[in-house]
Amino acid sequence: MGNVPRYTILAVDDERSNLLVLNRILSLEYTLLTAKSGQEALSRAENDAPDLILLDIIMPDMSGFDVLRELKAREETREIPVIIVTGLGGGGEDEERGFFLGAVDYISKPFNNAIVRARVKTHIQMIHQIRMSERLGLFDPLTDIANRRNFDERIAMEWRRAKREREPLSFLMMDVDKFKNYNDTYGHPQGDALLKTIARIFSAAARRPSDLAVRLGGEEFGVLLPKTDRSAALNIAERIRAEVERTKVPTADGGETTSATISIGCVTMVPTERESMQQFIVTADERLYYAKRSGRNRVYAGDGAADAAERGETNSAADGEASGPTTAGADAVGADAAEQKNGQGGAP
Ligand code: GH3
Ligand code: MG
Ligand code: MG
Repeated sequence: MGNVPRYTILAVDDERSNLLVLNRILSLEYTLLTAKSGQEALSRAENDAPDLILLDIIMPDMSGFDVLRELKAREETREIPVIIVTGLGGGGEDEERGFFLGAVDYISKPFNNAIVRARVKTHIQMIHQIRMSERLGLFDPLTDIANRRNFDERIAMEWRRAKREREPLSFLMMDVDKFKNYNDTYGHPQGDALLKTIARIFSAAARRPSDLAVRLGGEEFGVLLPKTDRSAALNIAERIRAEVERTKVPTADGGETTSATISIGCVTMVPTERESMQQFIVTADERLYYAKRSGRNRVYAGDGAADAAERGETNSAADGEASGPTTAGADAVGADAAEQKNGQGGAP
């Protein structure tokens, strides 16, 4: 991560010669995209998500000011910093108007190579700093996956979205089994190595862009799975469980330890007004501890018969049906625990 990533700049100018000059000045250090009209600029800004925009003011179809106003009005492009490019003879008014509309800086034409390079560099560095500090606040430094705060934001968003779109949302919560023993046997640094290995397995299991693997704290991890129904979530949980069990953890001296095992609680809901996000998380947590009490190294997802919402179904025809095994979901902790065979979740 030490490397500074290659940033992308969108240069907007109706004159090809100006774009060529900017290309010559900037393309060594940055990826340069170009647009020759206001409309093209707006669509490129939205589709290609540049990190910085250099925007000419005087253009035939839409003025740079109109483009700037439009960029700031759209959620997808609002945050992209814009440097306006002003021609001769503006008397400072263009710059002033640009700042008023939300530009971060200006460059004047004809271009002075050193000034263009310096201004762009300043803003790219600022963007880089902001990204890094955002990253520090949202990612766990040990494992480099999302942290709790990141997860809290995402689950709130995905919960609302699932409710709106009537799609199932699944969540797997897991805890390392007997981690104290592992730490005691191999030492705390090796315990950290195990956590990193587990985080990697979780990240790999979170395959879709909207999936989120998170370190919830200590030795607890989770995976949030939007648009994923109960049986798909169970499959993923079981795959993770098996993968952790199978994976050896490298040691500092070039050897390896057998990995620990994990227990997973699994919950799926199509949220409606009746369900609360709090209850969703608590259910995953309760099922995790149910899996622990039933012998560890297993997945528990309730029996899935209690509520259609829990099966990730959008109709609630089965609501209230009491058929099926006596093992209820979240709150029945007891004798039937043994029924949850190793690695099996859900209804027999
Ligand atoms: P159980 O199967 O019931 O979960 O047993 P356990 O020993 O894993 O449970 P417990 O919660 O009692 O112990 C958790 C241990 O995890 C205690 C703590 O020292 C260790 N731990 C928490 N965070 C870290 C960490 O960042 N690094 C390391 N190496 N150990 C950690
Ligand atoms: Mg534990
Ligand atoms: Mg614990």
